[in-house]
Amino acid sequence: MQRRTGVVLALDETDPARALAVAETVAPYIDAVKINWPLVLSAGPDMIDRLASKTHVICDFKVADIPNTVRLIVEGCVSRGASAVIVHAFTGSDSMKAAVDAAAGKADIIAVTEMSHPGGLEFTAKHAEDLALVGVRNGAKGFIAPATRPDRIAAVRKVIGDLTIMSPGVGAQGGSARDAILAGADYVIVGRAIYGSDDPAGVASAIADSIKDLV
Ligand code: NUP
Repeated sequence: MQRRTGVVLALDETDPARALAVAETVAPYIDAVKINWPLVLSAGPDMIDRLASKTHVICDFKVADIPNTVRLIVEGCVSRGASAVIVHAFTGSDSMKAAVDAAAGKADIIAVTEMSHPGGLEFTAKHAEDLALVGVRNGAKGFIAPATRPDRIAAVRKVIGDLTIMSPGVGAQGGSARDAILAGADYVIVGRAIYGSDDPAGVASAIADSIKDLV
């Protein structure tokens, strides 16, 4: 995946036709589409293949399981054309390694560190640096860190060196794209602010514009 705008669309729109229309209209302003359970459950897993025929797709299934199950899920994503899969790190090194091995160089594994919502402070925040290390030591190429707490993006950056950080929490959760990138994120992940708007292309374009001198 090559960074062009630094914006990833979180496509949690559950109307499949509208999801495809939004993905198409914002295409000039984004580098990838992130798909999560809401759209897969409403449209079926073929939606991954459909989107992957047009853009990079990140499967945000926050995989958290034993190594064998992790392997099966990651293989399923890769076979449908995913460019990356998001997995939890709290399951430990063997599960993280299983994800990286299953992706077999065909897709990147992205490890969750501190989550962006308020509940992320209860457990993930206290362990974010250790969770990042699980990813670094086992071959993850990307890390999720919260745009809602830019100082925590900077903390994760210290652990992972020049690997990639993607930051959700921009817009609906209160974070700013510019602050996230300034704190060390490579990409911002934006969902409702774009797909929930009457003018998804206008919003995506404005967000891309707000960080274009930084990416
Ligand atoms: O810590 C995280 N926070 C978060 O919001 C990790 C995530 N993967 N996400 C996802 O990013 C979340 O599931 C949703 O798909 C997207 C943010 O959407 P929005 O708040 O911009 O609508």
